This record gives sequence, structure tokens and C-alpha cells, in this order.
Amino acid sequence: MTTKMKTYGERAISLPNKTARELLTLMERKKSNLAVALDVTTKQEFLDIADKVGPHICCLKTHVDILEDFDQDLIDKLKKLQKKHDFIIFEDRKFADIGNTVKHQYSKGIYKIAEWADIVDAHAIPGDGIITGLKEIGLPLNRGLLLLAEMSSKGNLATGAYTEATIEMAKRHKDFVIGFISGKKFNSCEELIIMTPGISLDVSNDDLGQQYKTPRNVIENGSDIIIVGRGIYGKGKDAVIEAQRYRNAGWNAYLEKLES
Ligand code: 6AU
Repeated sequence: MTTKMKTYGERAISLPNKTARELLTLMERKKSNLAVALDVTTKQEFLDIADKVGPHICCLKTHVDILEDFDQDLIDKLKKLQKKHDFIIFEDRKFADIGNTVKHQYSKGIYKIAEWADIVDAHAIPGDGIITGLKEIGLPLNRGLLLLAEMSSKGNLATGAYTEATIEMAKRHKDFVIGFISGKKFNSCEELIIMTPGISLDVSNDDLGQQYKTPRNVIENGSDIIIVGRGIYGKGKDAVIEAQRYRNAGWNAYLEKLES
């Protein structure tokens, strides 16, 4: 007998991490499992697209180190947009160093990521210390961490035993690790949130190794959130129309999965 899949809202209730609970609750409330990967290099473009896609997303994923004119004003405006549109901020920093170093990278320097990012992500390669270090900063602020259990790019090494070891690492830190970057759900920790990049409705790859799947492909495999970048604001695209299109595709795939 198969048990019925829980809704995002039902899953939120039992989670230990506050950001994880907020994210799933807001997905249910807003009817969106779309995260936009806002990989643009100027403040103006960043704020303009964030305001346009804001009503349609559950999460805004940033790479603040690619902005040529990053400053505190950008963060202030981003926080205002977050209030206006109701989304979680995920800085895709992909930490990958020893615990002591990532602590500083997370809280200090120009970006002071811990002050404004609800979620960050990390590679598992350094071992548990990377989580312990980030947790010292992030947990008192109720932040959440995602581990990269898989990657979307061609030839990546996050497979097999590496992925398995990453899952085990996450299970040892369930207060702070809220989920994974991966293309599918893992049986032994179904409550953790799966966010999946490499999503397109139109193309199957770019010319630098990125590989795309459709929202339906990945949600069928247990993904919870689709991460879409250039598919929404790429050349010649209308970001509002595309955000609506991906939002509908993601949400309909989720409803179908719930029914199945
Ligand atoms: O839709 P795209 O290809 O324009 O953008 C994909 C976004 C980028 C990547 O940095 C990110 O997704 N990404 C990630 C993460 C953690 O989000 C992991 C990965 O394996 N592949 C990938 O593309 O912002």
C-alpha cells in the first residue's frame, strides 16, 4: 500500500528548522514552487527583475558576488522587495572550505551574507566541519542550509558514494540542514526539501555544460522546488510571462503528483 504524499503545508508542521517551516508554508499560501536564479550583473537589472517576478516565486536565489555595483543599498532594497512580495532569499554561495573559514565567509567581508540570506548552500567535500562552522553563525539567526547532493552540469562528480555520504551528513544536522540541491528525492529523508536547478521548458543544454530537464521531469522524481534562471529573463524573454509559465508548470506538476 502506498501512503498519500503530504502537501507542502502538511510537511511544514513537523520540521525543526524555522526557515524550512516558513518556506513550505509560504509555498502553500502563494501556490508557487518556483525559485528564480537571478544571475544578472547590475543592481538595476537585479531589482527590476526581482520586482517583476516577485509575485510568482517562493524563493529568490542570488549570486551577489557577480554584481558589479553591489552595495548595502541593494540589500536594503532587496529586503523591501522581500516584504512586498513574500519570498525566501537563498544566496547560492556554495561554501566549500573548512569550518573556521566558512564562518567568516558567511558572516563577514563585504557581503555579510548571514545578515540577509535565509538560506545558503554548501558542498559536502570538506566533511561535517563545514556544517558545524556555518551552523554556529546561522542557527542563532534561524537560517537554513542546503547541501549539494547532486549537480546539474555534465560530468560533475557529485554522484554515487559522494551523494550517499552527503545525505548521511545532512541527517546528522537536521536542525540546520533543511534540504538538498539535487534532481530527486532521497528515500531515507523524505522530509528534507529538494531544490532542483537545470530547468527549462524550451532547451536541453547550454554551451558550457549545463543540462536541463522540465519541471514535470523533476517534480515526478520528488523535487519540491524548481530553480529557473535564464529560462525566465534570458535574451528576448518577458520575465513576467515566463515566470507565470514556469510557476504554472511547476505547480501543476506538483498537483498531479499529489493526486497520483
Ligand atoms: O537556469 P540557468 O541555467 O540560467 O541557471 C541555473 C542556476 C545558476 C546556477 O548557479 C545554479 O542554478 N545551479 C546550482 C545551484 C546550487 O543552484 C547547482 C547546480 O548543480 N547547477 C546549477 O545550475 O544560478
